[in-house]
Amino acid sequence: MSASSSISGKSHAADTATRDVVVVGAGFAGLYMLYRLRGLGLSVRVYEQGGDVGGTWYWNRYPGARCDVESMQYSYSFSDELQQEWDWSERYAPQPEILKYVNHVADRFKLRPDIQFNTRVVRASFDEADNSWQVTTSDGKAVTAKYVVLATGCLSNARMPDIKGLSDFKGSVYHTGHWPHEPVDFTGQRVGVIGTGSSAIQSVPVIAEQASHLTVFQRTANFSIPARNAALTVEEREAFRAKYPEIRRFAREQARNGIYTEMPDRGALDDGDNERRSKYESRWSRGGLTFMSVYNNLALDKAANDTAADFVRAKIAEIVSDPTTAKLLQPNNHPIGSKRICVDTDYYATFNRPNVTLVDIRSNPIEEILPNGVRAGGGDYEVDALVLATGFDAMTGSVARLDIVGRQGQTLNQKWAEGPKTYLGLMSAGFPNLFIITGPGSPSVLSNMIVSIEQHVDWIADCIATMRDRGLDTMEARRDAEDKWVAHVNEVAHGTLYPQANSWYMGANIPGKPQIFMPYIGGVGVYRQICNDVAAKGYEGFAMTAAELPQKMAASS
Ligand code: N01
Repeated sequence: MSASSSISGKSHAADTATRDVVVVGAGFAGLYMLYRLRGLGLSVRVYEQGGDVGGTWYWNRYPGARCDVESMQYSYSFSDELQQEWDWSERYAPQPEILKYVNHVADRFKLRPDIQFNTRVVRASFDEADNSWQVTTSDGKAVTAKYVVLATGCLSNARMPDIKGLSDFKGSVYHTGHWPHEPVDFTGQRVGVIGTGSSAIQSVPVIAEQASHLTVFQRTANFSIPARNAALTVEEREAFRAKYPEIRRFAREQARNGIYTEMPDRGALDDGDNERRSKYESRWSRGGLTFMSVYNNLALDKAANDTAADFVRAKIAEIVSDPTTAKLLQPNNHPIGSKRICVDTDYYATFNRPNVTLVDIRSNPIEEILPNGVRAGGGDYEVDALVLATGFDAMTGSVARLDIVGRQGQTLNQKWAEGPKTYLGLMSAGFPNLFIITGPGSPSVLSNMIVSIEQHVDWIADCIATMRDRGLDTMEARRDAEDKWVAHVNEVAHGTLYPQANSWYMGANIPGKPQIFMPYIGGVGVYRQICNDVAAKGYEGFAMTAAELPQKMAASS
């Protein structure tokens, strides 16, 4: 990297407190952002609060943790050598393997020297006189940067539930999103799991095999589709690799959710009962998230959605032997897919084990945690260990932890008090040169995250390069463009069934959080085109200012 191509025009010794760009977070997004910015010859500092790379995969080490997007697709596409050389072992990679992959990427592209681990960004404040960001970190140091990129992740702020007595519990307490690095062995223990989202659905079958008894406390039953996980054969990997150009193109440009699969051309009610059942059966046997793309209107039409929900409810009744338990496990208060659909290995069948009990805490809410158990609905359930699978302050939580101060002293938290406001999920008006990767208002969590991360990183890197080439100093979302985009995100969401669920997409899992559908549901292909068009029209909807001191601008590299 040559210092001469930097934006500040200053050379950057290792200990300098000035960088062109500060990136917050060294997960999939932060690493690729660093790679791209370094490729532009910019000086970059990445701060990561964890002790190593990986982001969500660094923290989420709970038993059974694995990705619900197939590993051949949940991987970077920016380097063909990388995707050709890395051998995924299973259809759905387990967390340790994903972490190994992220570490491999960090080493292969020599990214570590620009990352400072065990360091949190505490505050970022925009200096209007200098058009730069002053960033303060948890080690008490400060750094000045022209740009800040938040690569803080959508699901990285584990949420501890506020349950009476929790701090007095005498046994061990674990949160799935903040799992210890040392192995946890539940052998011979009575374990309680609170929550039945994706994390619980993955961990419950594994914990049940170890624990002497497992009690699952369920407030809301969830729809889950079998993963049908299996080892990947050499032939399967090779077939996939041979088709990578088409698979990646399709995932980026055509798929709604960034996953390569058949596009549905019919609605669920266009088929008769037998035909429809046979299609659902075939997707159930195939396993995985593509169950929801068998028809094109499952997210739009309640009657269509009911046919898929009824199919899964019938499967649950078939799998679970005890009718009362089966009934409790059948979701009935939200359309299928309106909460993130889960992908499991033997979740429902686990409730046939003699050492597993399901407790309905919707009818019998948890009253308190006792020193040796859980009191719910007047009954006491003794446990030695508690697993909180209670989720995240999603999408905005990790941004809200930073004290971000924009123009005229306004904080991002103040601006987002009634819900996040962004233009394209990339920038927020009043916060110049501050980019968010997969921010609220972009497809993000409704998509294969890696596809959305790569799209945002490329867009941001291209934008910063363009600004440098044109001698521009600041870029900022315009309020009218932002208002229009927020209205559009809302309008599209409300044309679907998604807002009918009390989901973390809506912020409904956090008491007091404004309930607004946060991700953009228009589809990754459509969204990419919008972003490309905006850039092609000279970054339409963004205000850009020229540098007052043109000599500060370096020549393009
Ligand atoms: O969290 P969740 P998660 N008392 O919010 C319950 C991704 N992910 O960690 O629904 C009692 O979905 C809560 O009940 P309710 C994926 O996108 C991906 O499981 O609010 N219960 C719910 O049952 C996923 O969607 C993978 O009524 C309480 C559960 O806890 C997202 O992360 C794997 C409670 C929380 O479910 C979040 O999943 C895992 C309380 N006070 C996760 N508070 C992959 O495969 C909450 N609950 C990539």
